Amino acid sequence: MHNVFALIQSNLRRQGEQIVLTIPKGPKLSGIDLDSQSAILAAVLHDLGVEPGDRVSVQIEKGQMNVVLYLAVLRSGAVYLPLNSAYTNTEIEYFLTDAEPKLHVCSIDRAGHAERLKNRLVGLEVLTLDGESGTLFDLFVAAKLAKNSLEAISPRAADDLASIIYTSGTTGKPKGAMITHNNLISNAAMLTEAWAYSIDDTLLHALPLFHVHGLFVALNLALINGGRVIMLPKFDLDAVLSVIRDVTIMMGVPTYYTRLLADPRFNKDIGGHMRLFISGSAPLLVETSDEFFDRIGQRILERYGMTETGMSCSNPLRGERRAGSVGPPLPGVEVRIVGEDETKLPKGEIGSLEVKGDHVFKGYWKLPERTAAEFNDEWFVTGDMAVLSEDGYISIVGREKDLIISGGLNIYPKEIEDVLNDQEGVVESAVVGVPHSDFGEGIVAVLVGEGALDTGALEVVCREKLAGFKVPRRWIQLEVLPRNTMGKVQKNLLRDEYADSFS
Ligand code: MCA
Ligand code: AMP
Repeated sequence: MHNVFALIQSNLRRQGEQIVLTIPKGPKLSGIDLDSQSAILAAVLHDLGVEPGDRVSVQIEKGQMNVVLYLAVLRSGAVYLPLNSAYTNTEIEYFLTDAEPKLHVCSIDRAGHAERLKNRLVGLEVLTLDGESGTLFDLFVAAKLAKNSLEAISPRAADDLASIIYTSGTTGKPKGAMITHNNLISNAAMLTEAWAYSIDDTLLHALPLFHVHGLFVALNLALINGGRVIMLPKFDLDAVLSVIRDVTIMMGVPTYYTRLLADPRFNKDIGGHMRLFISGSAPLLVETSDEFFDRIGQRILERYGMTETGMSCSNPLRGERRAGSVGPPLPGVEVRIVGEDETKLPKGEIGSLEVKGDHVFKGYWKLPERTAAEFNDEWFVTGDMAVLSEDGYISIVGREKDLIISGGLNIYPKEIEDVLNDQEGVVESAVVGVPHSDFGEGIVAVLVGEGALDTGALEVVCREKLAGFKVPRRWIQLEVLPRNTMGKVQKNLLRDEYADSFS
C-alpha cells in the first residue's frame, strides 16, 4: 500500500481517543475523529464522482475541515491541489484551466467566480467550504447522519500523484509540480530521522496549509508520526505566545522569528522549554539566528527545500547548527554543486546546486519539456547557488533564478513585469527585491514610460490581477533601465540603488 494516507491512518489509530488536532477556541479532534471524518468526506467525494487520479483544487481558509478534506482526498486516491487564499480570480482561472480539476472547493465569497468558470471548464464541479458551513460541509453533515462513510483506502502506486502544487518560474506561467505518494513518504521518513520527530511531539502550526512547508513538512510530518498539532488560523504573535508553552516544536519562515524577537514577551521563560525551532523557505539571517540564541538559549535549526523536492538539507538536531548554513543533505538525499560547464565543483567553490533522491518530484503537470529542462541527467537543478564546506555543510549564497522571497512567499518578477508591460504607456519594467526588515525582501517596481506614469493606477491593475503579496510596494520611474553590453537589464544595480526603500 503506497497511499501516504495509510501511514497517517495507522498513526491516527495509535492515538485513538487522544486529541491530535487542537484549534484554540475551536474544535479538538482525536485520532479516531480525523480518521472517521475523512472517511465520511471520502464517501461524499466518491458520490460526487471523484475518482483516483482526479484533481481536487482547494482555495479555502485554514481550519479543521481543511485538514479533513486534505485527508479525504488522499484516502480517495485523488490529487490534492491547494491554492493560496490570496490568489485573485484571474490567477485561479489559470490554475483551474491548466489542472482541469474534477472538483473545486472554495470559500463562499469565491463561489460566484468559480461557478462562472463552469461554463468554460466542462465537467467542473464547484462546492464551498467555510469553516463549518458551505455546500460541501452540508454534504458532509448529511453523509454523517446517513452513516455514509468510505473506510477503504484507495490503493496507490509509489509514483502515483498525491498532490499538485503550482510554483511560478522565471519564464512564463506557473507550473504544477507533481508530487507523488512516495515523495511524501520518503521525505517524511528523512525528516523523522533527522529531527527525531515522534508521537510525543506537539507542533505549533501557524503556517498556511497551501504550501509544501505548512502542508507536507509541518502537518504531514506530525500526522505521520502520530504527533499532536496545535493549529492557528495564521501567524499571529499573541496567539503564538498564548500556546507556545504547550508545544515542543515550531516551524516557520524567518519572518515568524524576527516578529517573535521584536516582542519582549518572547523570552527564555516562555520559549526555553521547546525541543526544536525550525526555519526555512527563505534565508535566515545570521543576526536573527544569533539574537535568537542569545535570547532563548538554543539555535534555530535551519533547513532548505523546494516545492519540487520537499526538504533536501537540514542542520543537525544534535551537533553543530551553523548559522548561515542549511546543513548537510538529509539522509537519502544526494547533492552536488556544479560549475557553468555542468561538471561537479570541488568543496569550497560556489556553483549551481543540484539534488537527487526519492524526494524529487515527478515533473511539471503537462509540461514534459519544461521538466526535462530542469534536470541535468537525473539531477534536479534547484536554481540556487550554493557552496559545500569541507565538513559537508551547504550554504545557499544566492539564486540563479530571478526570484524574490517575501515573508517566505516566492514571487517571480517576470509575472509582475508581464502585467505592467501590458499597460498603456509602460515601455518596460524591471521588478526587484530589496531588503525588508519584516518580510526579508520587499518589491520595488522600476518603470520606463512614454510620459509620466500614473503608478496609483498601475497598482490598482496589479491588485486586480495578482495576489496582494505580489503587488510592488515602491514605484520608481526612470528614463531608461540600466543595461549591460549584452542588452540585459542590470537588476543588481537597481537593487543597490533602491536598497534602502524599506529601511
Ligand atoms: C501578506 N502580505 C505580504 C505577505 N503576506 N506581503 C509580502 N510578503 C508576504 N509574505 C501582505 C498582504 O497582501 C496584505 O497587504 C498585508 O500584507 C496583510 O496581510 P496578512 O495576511 O494579514 O499578513 P500577515 O498575517 O502579516 O502575513 C505575513 C506572513 C505570511 C505571516 C509572513 O505571509 C506567512 O505566513 N508566510 C509564510 C508563507 C509560507 O508558508 N511559505 C512557504 C512557501 P495588502 O492588504 O496591501 O494586500 S515555500 C515552501 O513551501 C518551500 C518548500 C520551503 O522551503 O518551505
Ligand atoms: P518554493 O519554490 O516556494 O518551494 O521555494 C523554494 C526556494 O526557497 C528555494 O529554491 C530557495 O531559493 C528558497 N529557500 C528555501 N529554504 C531556504 C533556506 N533555508 N535558505 C535560503 N533559501 C531557501
